Amino acid sequence: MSSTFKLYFDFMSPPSRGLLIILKMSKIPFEGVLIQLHKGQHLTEEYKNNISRFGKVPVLEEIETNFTLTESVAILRYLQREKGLLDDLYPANSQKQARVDEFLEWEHNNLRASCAMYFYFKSVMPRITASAPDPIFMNFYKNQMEESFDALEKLWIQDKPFITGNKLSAADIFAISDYYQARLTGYDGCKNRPKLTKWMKMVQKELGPYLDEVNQTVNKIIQKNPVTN
Ligand SMILES: N[C@@H](CCC(=O)N[C@@H](CS)C(=O)NCC(=O)O)C(=O)O
Repeated sequence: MSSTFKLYFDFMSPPSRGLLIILKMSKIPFEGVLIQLHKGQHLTEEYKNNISRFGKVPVLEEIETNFTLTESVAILRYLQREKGLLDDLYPANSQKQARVDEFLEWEHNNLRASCAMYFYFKSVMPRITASAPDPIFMNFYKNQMEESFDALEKLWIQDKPFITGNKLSAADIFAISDYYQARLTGYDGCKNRPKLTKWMKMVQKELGPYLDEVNQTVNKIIQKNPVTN
């Protein structure tokens, strides 16, 4: 069956990994287009003019209609409307859906932002500038990241198996993608957070081979980076 969609992605991008898992689990046919951020493939004029005016991944392209869409949460909602996602990943029920939305709004400004910025200042920036990480920025984002992991455990997960209740949803998939982004730096968000550890094991079990598949690059880096917190 030919693909209706293309997904422009990088394996080092948490929202890209989240959408790859969601598309694969939902059995929506798509063609993945790898855009290697470290090679600057997202910064070419061709990419900015034709795919993402922001020069970012992920981007969804619907081939037949020549429609391109940025922003992972908008992409998630579009896929649900157009194709329907697996089971409860983005529930049709209004209140259940609102619970997933509630988390995704929080996640973007808190867990995602802090893990991504900490990864950038700890691991990416030093390679670009060939100098040691800036301790002021690193500590600032590390504190934000720790507060976000605390909130994820105490205010979101609490004693539930998954973030929004008893069922796995897109909330868990985007959150675990952030966890791995922080883990790339040697920071393990589960350490000394027993409820988060329990949740992590549940999500890993539910996602099974889909998680391993999208995390191949990430896992190779993690293996070389022992936990330091
Ligand atoms: N809010 C956007 C974030 C997109 C984003 O920041 N993507 C990053 C990778 S995770 C990127 O492409 N960065 C390249 C750059 O900023 O140069 C989403 O959720 O899709």
